[in-house]
Amino acid sequence: MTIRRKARITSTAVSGTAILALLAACASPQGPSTANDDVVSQAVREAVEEEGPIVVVELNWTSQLIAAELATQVLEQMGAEVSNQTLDSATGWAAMSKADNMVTLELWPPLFQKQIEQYVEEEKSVDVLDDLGYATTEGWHVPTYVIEGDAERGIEPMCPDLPDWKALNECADIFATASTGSKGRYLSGDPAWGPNYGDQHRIDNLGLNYEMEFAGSEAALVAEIKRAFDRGEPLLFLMWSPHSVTAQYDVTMVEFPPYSDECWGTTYACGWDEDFNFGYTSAGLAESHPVAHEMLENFDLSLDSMHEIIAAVDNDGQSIEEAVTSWMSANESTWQSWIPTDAQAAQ
Ligand code: TMO
Repeated sequence: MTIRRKARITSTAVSGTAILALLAACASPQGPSTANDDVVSQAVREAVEEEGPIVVVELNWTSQLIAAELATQVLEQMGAEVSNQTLDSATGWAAMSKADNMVTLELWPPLFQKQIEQYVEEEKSVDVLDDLGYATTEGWHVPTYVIEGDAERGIEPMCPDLPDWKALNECADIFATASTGSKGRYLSGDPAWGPNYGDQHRIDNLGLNYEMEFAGSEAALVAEIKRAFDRGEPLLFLMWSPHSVTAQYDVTMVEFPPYSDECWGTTYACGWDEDFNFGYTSAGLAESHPVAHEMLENFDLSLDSMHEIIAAVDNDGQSIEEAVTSWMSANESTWQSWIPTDAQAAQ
């Protein structure tokens, strides 16, 4: 577990004196202007300071990292002392359950049924926050030209009976690679996510003549998708929304039998649930950090805003921190509305 929060001067540290405030402003030249007393009341600032350090968990995909950075920066605007820990989702759940000051945003309920059962329902050591605003979708995808062709590029339809999953076997050969032989290849992303999706069960229980491979990471997966699009080649891959691929490329999701609670977690002979996504916190956070917790409950980002920040990262090469900072400068009323106006009301 690494703590890799960059050192940052928060407005709390300097709330008293003008000289220190000036120094702080110089030390973070590209940060958004420090929220003034109209946005963060003195009472909220003092309460948050008293609540003590808070840990925001960072996982390994872009939209999650953006949500984590946005929560971090808003909490810092409120005067909170925030650190970030890079964990994977499995250790993230365990760490939250043991602490009283941790939060992880964008945990997708269908992917973490077991952890939700253990920590939220049985141990009650982790609590759920309100949804984060932007809905999520996920599943197996193909470039739409695989189904429809693309006359402009001279691409013929390769598997016209998709997106119905029943067409997958008749098209196994077009998705085959040297390493999968006569079987089609389904390309997933980070091997650490694998167990959450049940893909091997899905392949077995739907009788799919496919082999799963992992690109290794989100970045490696995206590189393979871009290469396929550049060449007009077929590819069957994991993808989700919010993501720059689903926002900017013409992709189509394979239609599996619809999700049900019975299927997911057992046979997986179905597609992903379409669901909102939630944040989770150490169960003690609401009591130990009521004001910070209230902001996290109020966190409400639109899918368009998330995609705008993702585009700044993926297309314009901004760091996640820069992209979040500039979105915050341009959308002050949105994130400022999440900050409680009254420290008492949050308790
Ligand atoms: C964790 N992910 C959203 C990629 O499935």
